[in-house]
Amino acid sequence: MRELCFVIVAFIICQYLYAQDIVPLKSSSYYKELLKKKNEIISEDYAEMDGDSVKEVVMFVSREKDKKSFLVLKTTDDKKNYQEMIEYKIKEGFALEKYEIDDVTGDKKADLLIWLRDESPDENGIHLVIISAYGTVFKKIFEGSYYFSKVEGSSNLMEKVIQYGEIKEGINLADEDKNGSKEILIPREKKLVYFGHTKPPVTIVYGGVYDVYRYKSGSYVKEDSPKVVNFFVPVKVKGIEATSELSLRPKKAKKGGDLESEVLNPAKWAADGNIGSSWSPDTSVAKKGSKESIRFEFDGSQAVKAMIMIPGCMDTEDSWEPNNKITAFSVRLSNGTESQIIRGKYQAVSSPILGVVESARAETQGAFQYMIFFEENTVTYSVEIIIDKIEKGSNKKSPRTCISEVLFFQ
Ligand SMILES: [Ca+2]
Ligand SMILES: [Ca+2]
Ligand SMILES: [Ca+2]
Repeated sequence: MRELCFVIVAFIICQYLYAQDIVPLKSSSYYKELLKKKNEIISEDYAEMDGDSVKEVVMFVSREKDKKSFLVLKTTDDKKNYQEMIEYKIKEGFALEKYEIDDVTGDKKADLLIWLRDESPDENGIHLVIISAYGTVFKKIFEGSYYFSKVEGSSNLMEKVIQYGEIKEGINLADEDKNGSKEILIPREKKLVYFGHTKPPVTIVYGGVYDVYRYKSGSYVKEDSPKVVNFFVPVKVKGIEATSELSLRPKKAKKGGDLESEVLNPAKWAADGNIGSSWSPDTSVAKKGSKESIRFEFDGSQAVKAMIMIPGCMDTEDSWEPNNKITAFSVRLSNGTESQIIRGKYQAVSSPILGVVESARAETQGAFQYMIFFEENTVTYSVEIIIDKIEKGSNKKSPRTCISEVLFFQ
C-alpha cells in the first residue's frame, strides 16, 4: 500500500512539474491580451501539427466587429507564452459549416480543415481551406470551392433527366493516393446530352469530369489532366455477320482448283478495336434493290444504353475522302424495332432510339461519328445496321463503303 501511495504521489508530482513546464493557455499573457482586445473564444482544440511533440492550440475566435478567425498557436521557446503561427480570417459572406482536425497529407501530423458555406441567398456553395505545417512553417495548403447546381429542386417537371451514374457533388476527399495523402476531387462538369425533340425533352448524363488535386511537397497541386468518369460500360460483341464482304476474285481459277476469293474487308473488322480496319460490303454481288447490312450479336440478352458508329474508310489518312459516305442508315434490334438515322436530321429518329449526336473524328479531315442513345431499358440480342443511303466518294472508279468501328455500351 505504501508503495502504491508513493507511485501515485510521484505521478501527481510529475504531472504538476510537466504542467509547470508549459504554461497553460488560460494563464498565458497571450490569452489575457486576447480577451482584453474583446476577442470571444468560440472553441479551443489541441493537436500535434508540426511533429515537435508539443501540441499546438487551434482556436476559433470572434474578433472585433464579428470577424471570425481560426488561429494556430505554438508555445514560445521558453514555453511561458503562446504565439500565433497563422491566422485564417473567414471571408465576408461565408459562414463556418464545420471544422475538422485530421491528417489529410499522410504525414501522421494533424491538419486543420475549415469547411465554409457561401451565405449569398442565391448561391449554394461549399468552400474548403486546409491549414498544415510543412517543416516549421504553418500555411494554407489548399483552398477550393464547389457550387451546387441550382437545377435540382427547381427543375422543370416537363423535362426528364436520365442519370446513368453518380457524380459526387461537393468537395470530395478520397483515399486514393499511394503516398497516404488524400486526393481532393471536385466535379467540374457533367458529360451530358440534351434532346429537345423528345416529349418530354430529355437530358442524359453519362459521365463526369473532376478536377483532381494531389498533395505534393507542402501543397495541394491541381493535376493537369482531370479525372474523367464514364458511366457507360463497353459491351462485348460475340458474333458479326454481314450481307457481303468486299473480296478480291482471281480472274483465273488455279489448275484444277475453285475460284477462291480473298476477303479484303471482313465483317469482323467493324468491331475489332482498330479504327484503321473496316468492313466493306461487296456491292458487285448485291442483288438489285437489296440493302447491305451488318449484324452484331451479343452473348444473350443485353441491355444497351448507347452505341457509337464510325462510318467511312480510315485505313490511310487520305482514304476517307475518296470513298463513300454513309448518309442514312437504320438500326434494327432483335425484336424488330427499327429506327432510321439520316445525317443532319437527327430529330427524325424514333423508338428504340432516343437521340443522336454527331461529332468530328480527329483521324481524318471530314471524318465523323454518330453517338446513338437508346431509350431507357433497351434490351436486345443483336443490333443490325442497314445501309440506306450513301454519298459517292470522289473516287469514281471503285469507291468503297466502309464501317470502321461500332461500339456498344450498357
Ligand atoms: Ca507541435
Ligand atoms: Ca498532416
Ligand atoms: Ca475496325
